[in-house]
Amino acid sequence: MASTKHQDSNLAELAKTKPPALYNVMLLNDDYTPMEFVVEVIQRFFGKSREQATQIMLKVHTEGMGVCGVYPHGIAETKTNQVLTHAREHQHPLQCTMEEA
Ligand code: TYC
Repeated sequence: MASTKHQDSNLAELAKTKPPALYNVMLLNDDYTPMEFVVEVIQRFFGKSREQATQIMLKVHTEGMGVCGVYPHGIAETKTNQVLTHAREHQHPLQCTMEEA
């Protein structure tokens, strides 16, 4: 059966729809934030197990930076802000940032 103009234009719109860009949310190393605090942050805000969180924390500690999760822009922004607020509330200098994956 031939398609209508309406159906064709819906298909054209669908083909143009790109998936949302994804962003890495990363922690940065510093000399002062306790390792235990960082592990708890990764578990609480990024839903990682204790074991996964410890691995990520150690990667940040040794390499300077590490990815905690990958999300669409709005979610990445929320998580970044939640981590920064939580760190400030506990007077730790922990830094969190996001970049397009
Ligand atoms: N380098 C910190 C220490 O030795 C631990 C640490 C790990 C801090 C990861 C920040 O994102 C970080 N206590």
